[in-house]
Amino acid sequence: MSAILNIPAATSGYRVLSQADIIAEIAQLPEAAAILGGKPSEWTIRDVADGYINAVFIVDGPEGGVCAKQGLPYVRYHGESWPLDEKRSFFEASYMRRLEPIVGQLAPKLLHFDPVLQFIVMEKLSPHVVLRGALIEGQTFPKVAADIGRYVAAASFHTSDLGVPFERKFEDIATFSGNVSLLRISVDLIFTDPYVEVWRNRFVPELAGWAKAFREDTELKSAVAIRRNAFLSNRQALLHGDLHSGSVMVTEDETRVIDGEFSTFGPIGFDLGAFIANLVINWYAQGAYVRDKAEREAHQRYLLDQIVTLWETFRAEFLRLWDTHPDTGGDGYPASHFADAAGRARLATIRHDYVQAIFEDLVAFAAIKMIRRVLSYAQVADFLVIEDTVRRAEVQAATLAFARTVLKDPARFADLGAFLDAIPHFERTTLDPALAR
Ligand code: SR1
Ligand code: MG
Repeated sequence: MSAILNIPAATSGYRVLSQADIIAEIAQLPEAAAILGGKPSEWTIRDVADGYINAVFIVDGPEGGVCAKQGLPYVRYHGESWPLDEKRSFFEASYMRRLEPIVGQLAPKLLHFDPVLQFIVMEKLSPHVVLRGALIEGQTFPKVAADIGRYVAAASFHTSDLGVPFERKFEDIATFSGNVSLLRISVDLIFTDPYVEVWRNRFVPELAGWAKAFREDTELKSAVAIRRNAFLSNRQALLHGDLHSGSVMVTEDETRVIDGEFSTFGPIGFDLGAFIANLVINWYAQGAYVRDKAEREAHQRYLLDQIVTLWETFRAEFLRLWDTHPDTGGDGYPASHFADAAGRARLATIRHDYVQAIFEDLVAFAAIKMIRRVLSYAQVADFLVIEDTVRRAEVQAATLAFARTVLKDPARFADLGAFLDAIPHFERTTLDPALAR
């Protein structure tokens, strides 16, 4: 292991695994093999990768199944001409291990990690479905927003200077600071590419005017730069780093967060903003789906209600954890400074301000995440399923117009009600960015 970054020093021996190799690897793992049951010759394997970067398979046996995942030395969706460090699986496994005692049932169980092959075996989630696809179909899940609120509250509190001594936090920072390849993707695809001309941008031609307007908007780029800088310099807590609706699997009763390969230290509002951005994207995309009007409006109301639930649950749970865990040893706000009545009163104000700052971050990061899913690489299915590119561009323009206003006029969005109220006002945005307001 590297003394500084805790990353396996040598990955010689790495090879891309075939489906037969994966069966053979799992046959060597007593816990996974017992879950599958029977003999390896009875197991079946299928490719279920639907994200952009990793190889993912489901292996089923007579008694059960597991999920197998390997980091490839390139971006899977793009091909070998876009090289990418395969060691990202180390960070995904490290994230799962670090959070397992914190978030418990809200993530799948890690069964095995091979640092040479960058190969993960984890619990198969069944009958869970990917939230993004379900939302596109108009399905609703009553618990998901509250679960994600609790997940982010617990994960962030217990990895921050509120929840652990700085020695523990710095150990985590040292580990996850090695995740530079994926951080580079985040910095480029989320914060930079939408505002420049670059080969990997993927917007529809009808949005060329909007893309140009964003490239030329210094005020907008300044607002984004402030957040880019905060993303890199505010090491507030351990983040999932890619918490969109494709990273969440659900049933009516259960929620599981998957795909932590982008894990990094950063501002807590980044994860919350990512999830909310994808609910807003779905809200706008619904406008172009062929669906009964009343059904569409009910689904859109559901999405806005989920945003409220997410924020309120996060806020209440984060404050509860802070209030009920005075002895974490966290060095941020030592309990000894706030022990008397005046101190307790002041701490209440400090906590309120701390959470309000997370909210302000959330709003800005949500807007930035909406923009990247329209103008940059890694477009989302919510929009891609709209075959008529003019209709697609119209709902994407609405998303851009809303996000631009959020970033350029933050004072208007100091509370969640204002943010939610503004969403429908941009529904009829034109393809001409100069006419949008
Ligand atoms: C190279 S494309 C990678 C993107 O897909 C993931 O879901 C992340 O959002 C990332 O930006
Ligand atoms: Mg992902």
